[in-house]
Amino acid sequence: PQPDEAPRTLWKPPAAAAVPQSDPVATLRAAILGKLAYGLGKSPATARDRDWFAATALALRDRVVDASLETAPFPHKRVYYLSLEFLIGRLLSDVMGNLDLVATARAALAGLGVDLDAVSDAEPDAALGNGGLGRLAACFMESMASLAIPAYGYGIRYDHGLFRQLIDDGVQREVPETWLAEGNPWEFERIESACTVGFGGEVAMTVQADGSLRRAWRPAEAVRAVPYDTPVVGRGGRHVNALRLWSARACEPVDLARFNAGDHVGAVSDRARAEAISRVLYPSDGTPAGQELRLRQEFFFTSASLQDLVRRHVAERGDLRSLPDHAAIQLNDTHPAIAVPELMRLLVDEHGLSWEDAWHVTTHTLGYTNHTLMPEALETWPVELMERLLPRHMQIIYLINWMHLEEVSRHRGTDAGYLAEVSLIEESHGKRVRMGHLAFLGARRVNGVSALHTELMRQTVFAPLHALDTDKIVNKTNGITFRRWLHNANPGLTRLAVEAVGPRVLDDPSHLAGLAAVAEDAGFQDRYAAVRRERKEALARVVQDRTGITLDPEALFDVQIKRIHEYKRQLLNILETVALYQAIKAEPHRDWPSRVKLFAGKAAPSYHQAKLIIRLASDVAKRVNADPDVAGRLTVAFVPNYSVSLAEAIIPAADLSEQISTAGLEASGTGNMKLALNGALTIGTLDGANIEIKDHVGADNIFIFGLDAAGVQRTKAQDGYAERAIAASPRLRAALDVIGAGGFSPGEPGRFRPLVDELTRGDRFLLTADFDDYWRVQREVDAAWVRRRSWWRAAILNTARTAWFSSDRTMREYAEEIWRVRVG
Ligand code: B1N
Repeated sequence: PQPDEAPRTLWKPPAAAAVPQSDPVATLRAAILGKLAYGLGKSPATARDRDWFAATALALRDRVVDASLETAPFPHKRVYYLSLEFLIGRLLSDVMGNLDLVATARAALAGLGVDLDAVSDAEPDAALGNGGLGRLAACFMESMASLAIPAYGYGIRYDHGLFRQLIDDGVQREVPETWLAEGNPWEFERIESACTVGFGGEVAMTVQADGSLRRAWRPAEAVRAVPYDTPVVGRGGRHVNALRLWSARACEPVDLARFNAGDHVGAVSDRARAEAISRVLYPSDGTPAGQELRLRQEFFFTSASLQDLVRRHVAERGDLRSLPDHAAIQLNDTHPAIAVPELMRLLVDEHGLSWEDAWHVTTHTLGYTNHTLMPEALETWPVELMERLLPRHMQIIYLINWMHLEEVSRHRGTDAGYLAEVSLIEESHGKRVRMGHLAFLGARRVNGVSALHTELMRQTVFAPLHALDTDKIVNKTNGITFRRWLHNANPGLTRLAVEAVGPRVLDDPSHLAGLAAVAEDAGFQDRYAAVRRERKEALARVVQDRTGITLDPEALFDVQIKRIHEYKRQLLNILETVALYQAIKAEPHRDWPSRVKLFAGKAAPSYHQAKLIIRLASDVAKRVNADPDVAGRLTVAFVPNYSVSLAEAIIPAADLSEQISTAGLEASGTGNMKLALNGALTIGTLDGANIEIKDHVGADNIFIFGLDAAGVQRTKAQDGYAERAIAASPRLRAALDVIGAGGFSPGEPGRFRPLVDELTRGDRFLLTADFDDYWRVQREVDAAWVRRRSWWRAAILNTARTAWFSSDRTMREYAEEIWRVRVG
């Protein structure tokens, strides 16, 4: 039969009455078969893995809905997490795990001759985010559900998430990702909760009976926002929240007058313009997209979300002045910072609150999380664009700024330099609105994402505003959900932990600490090593499949997996790889331990240097892997299309975790936490959460090198630092020379000149300054890897001592200190 044919055989799904209720496997199997037949119109004979996935997901979604009916319908206070990105990945194992149905589902499918792993692999990743910021939002959603914190996540339902990365001869090519092509079994469309978002137009003024002026925005354009809810079930199925993603729809599907006049394309052009808003995720990461469409996306989902929660509050409580008692709205970076004037507009213009009451409500409901201090990544929007797209909001921003500057001058005097620093409007190169400042003023609490990053917020970008209210900035070090990143991604290690410290570790990761007691136990070490070995073999199959490169599971797996960005310094890792290659060739008889260098990550499509770094990694891999002189000692691979699901395969197989950003530039990092939890030892700088990882695992169980944040500042203050560092390091010079001379690109000798030039001329990210120390510590890694017993001890201690990095801990801290909402 053709795969798309409806069932023609006499097959019928089992009648519910025929299934013994006491048999959970038979019950789930019957539910899956029922969904296959009546939800998808297929029979087992015609079902592909993708159909089995959809049928299984639909059957499990029913269980989630059952659980959600038991979730309190009317909580005292809710959290609203506004994020332009949710990097979810697959949901099946999450849902199965949290409903304690993994074994049941495996057996239910096995009885039908279907393999659960193949079914899981048929689920496309929901990649509605770029990297750490979006993945953090997904971890937070899972943790809030597991802690029974009543919450909504609000974002955009992009038709196309992050692009799929193809590597053609080392060159990154982007193709659209089509995660919705075969439907999405997890979501519910909620057309009845749609709302309208305006753009452009003008502000009308009317004189009220009492002589006061009333302003009303009359948008020129209106777009429908249609919500889709994905239920998010917490551990044990005890609580369910919703992730509500907005899809943009035109108010009028077609302009009939134009259509009838023969203009068939023009008749749908307004529709195309409206629906473009939720068409694709911007692939920029840490660099703002300056386009008008980006601002439209930001306002679209922020306005729809605020309208939605205001409507809910009015229905439940009546008076909007009590909003701060019942809602906490968290802004994930400045992407939803337009919430400040939009909430003011809804409260004042639409609901008639006084400015003072509205400002009180706003500043007691909003929180703002900052994720980067890099100047090029701080969002500012041209005033001219804001006036055209959001004229009423620009008025409100001016009014907020006027009152703010008045108050500042009353308390601090009228020093023009200081006032310019704290103003919402930057005037240095054309007038622009500083979205970070706007979010800061509108929020009750502002937080950074690691101890160092928060301290740098106070000392640098936000120092002038911090001086006005020294209690406002607080730290909330990031975390990761252990359900996904340990229990589901690494069931072997989880089983070991349960055997060693008991099943309570599944609910409370602090029990991982008990593993320290067996860290030196040779039997436990052997089992820990066997789990790693098995994951390395599985990863080797994936890499073989995707790249044709053969990995030796005996080798040390050294991984750097994250977005490609100059500040993350993949190039430093490649330079060390080249230097190591040269050293092995120069001293072939030394007993170099066998090492695999794995790279994976996407570059923003317009980020030329980042793409060149990918090309260099690929070209180095090609030459090194073909050289018999280093065979069995060094293997290099760039694995294409890094994603959440690829991360789930790589992390449990990693021995060494590269976290080597220029100190002061990586706000936190979260891959660092996932790798340490799974027992990879970190080689890293004193940056972001690496510092806190070191504090937890102990200085003996991590490899720290390089300048710290203060050292970076001091070095940058001296000119010529790159030249001096290169002159002082023959090894670095040799590596740069061979790359610059085309040693890895013989067909195009000048290919990597731009990378070498950047290092010799400016070296903004201080690779040259850190190179020698990095080399030195890498050789310490070699030596440590050879002493395998103490290596496993350190690895086990990493797992034992990283429980604090659970996003449950992070969410408890937000709940207590920012949201003031009850947990559980
Ligand atoms: O946010 C993560 C941190 O762990 C990382 O260190 C940090 O780099 C990351 C504009 C960003 N900061 N800024 C962004 C993403 C998309 C975009 O359009 C900026 N991402 C981070 C979680 O805290």
